[in-house]
Amino acid sequence: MTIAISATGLYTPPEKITNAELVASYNAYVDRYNAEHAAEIEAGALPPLLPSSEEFIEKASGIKSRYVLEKQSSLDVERMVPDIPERPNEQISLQAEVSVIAAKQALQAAGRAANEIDAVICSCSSLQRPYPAIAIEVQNALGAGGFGYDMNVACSSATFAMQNAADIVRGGHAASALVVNPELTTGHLNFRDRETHFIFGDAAVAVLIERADIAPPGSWVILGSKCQTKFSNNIRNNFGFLNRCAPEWRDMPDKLITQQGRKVFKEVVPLVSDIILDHLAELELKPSDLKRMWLHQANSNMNRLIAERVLGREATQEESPTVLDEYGNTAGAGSIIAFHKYRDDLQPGDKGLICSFGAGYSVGSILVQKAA
Ligand code: CO8
Repeated sequence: MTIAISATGLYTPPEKITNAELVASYNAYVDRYNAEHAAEIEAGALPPLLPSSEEFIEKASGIKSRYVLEKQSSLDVERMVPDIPERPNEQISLQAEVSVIAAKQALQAAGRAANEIDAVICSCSSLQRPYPAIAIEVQNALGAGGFGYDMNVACSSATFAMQNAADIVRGGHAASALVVNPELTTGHLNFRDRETHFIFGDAAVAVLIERADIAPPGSWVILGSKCQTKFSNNIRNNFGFLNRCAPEWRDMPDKLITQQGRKVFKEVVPLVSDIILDHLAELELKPSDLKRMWLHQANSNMNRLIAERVLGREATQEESPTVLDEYGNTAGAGSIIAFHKYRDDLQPGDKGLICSFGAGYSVGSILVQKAA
C-alpha cells in the first residue's frame, strides 16, 4: 500500500527573542552573579561566570532569533523562566491547544474533516504530563475518531511518529493518521546556562499521513522511512517523576536540558550522513536524485557538513533550506517546519529527504516524492 503525507500545519508563537535581547539578559545575570560572589571569586574559591556573545551564537549555531511562548519572564533576570500559568483540568492544556492550531491548518489544507481522522499521535521531546495522553485530548478537541497516544524521541519525535503513523495506515488500522509535535522547549531550557541558553525556541507542527489513494493532489508519497538509535549521554534531561523521591536534587540544572555540544556535533555528523546514504542505497536512489533535504534544525554548520557528505559537494540554500536562523532549534519540529515552508516550488516526481537527529542519539530519515 502506498502512503502519503497529505498536508502539514505550523503554529508559531507570537513573541520573538533576538540574540541581542537574549545576550543582554544573560550578561546582566552574569554581572549580578559575579558581583554577589565577588569575595569567593577573588579568593579563587569560585570561578566567575563568563559573558555570552551574539557573535559566538550566530557563528557557532546559525541562530539569530527564536519564537517563544512567553518572552518577558524568560528575559527577566529575577526569573529567567517563562511564565506559563497552570490551567484547570477543565481547560484545554497548552500542548493540546497549540497542537490543535497546527492540526486544523493541516486538515484544512488537505480538505479533510476532523471526524475522518482515525488516529492521533502526539510526539515531542517534553510532554507536559504523563496522562491522560495529550494525543487523546487533541483527538477530543478536534472531534477525531479512532485512538491516540503519546510518544517521545527527543528531536526525532516527529519523524519517528510519522513512521508509526505510516505503519498504522499500512496495517489497515486507519486511513488518515495525524501526527502532532508540540515543542514547548523553553519550559525545559536553562536561560542561566551559557552553553545552551541560545539554542531552543517554541513551535508546534502537525503532519497528516494517509493512504495515497485518498490523499489530495500535490501530496508527498513516502518512498521509505528509516529510524535508528544509538545510546549516548551527551544530550540529557533527568527531569522525571522519580525526582520527588530525591528532593535534594530536584532543582539541579540536570533537570533541564544539558549537552556536550562539541561531542554531539562530532559524533552526529558522520552518524546521520551514513544513515542517509544507507537509506538512499536501500531504496536504490542516488544522492543526486534528491531535489531537497529538509534537515533537522539544530546547527547550520552541522547541516552544511551533513549535506556535503551526502551530496559530495556543498548544498545550496535551496537544496537544504534553513529555518534555524529565525526559529532556533525547535527540537522535533525543525525539519517539518523546513518541509512546511519550503516545498511548494517542487514539481511532481521530485524527490526529497526529511531527516531529524538528536538526543538518544536518534535519527529519523523519510524519503518522499511529490505526487501528481
Ligand atoms: N557565548 C560566548 N562564548 C561561548 C558561549 C556563549 N554563549 N558558549 C560557549 N562559548 C565558548 C566556550 O566556552 C568555548 O570557549 P574556549 O574555546 O575558550 O573553551 C568556545 O566558545 C567554543 O565552545 P564550544 O566548543 O562548545 O562551541 P561549538 O562551536 O561546539 O558550538 C554548539 C556550541 C552551538 C552547542 C554546537 O556544539 C552544537 O550545535 N552542537 C550540536 C548540538 C546538537 O545538535 N544538539 C542536538 C540537540 S537537540 C535534541 O535532541 C534535544 C531535544 C530536547 C529539546 C528540548 C529541550 C529544551
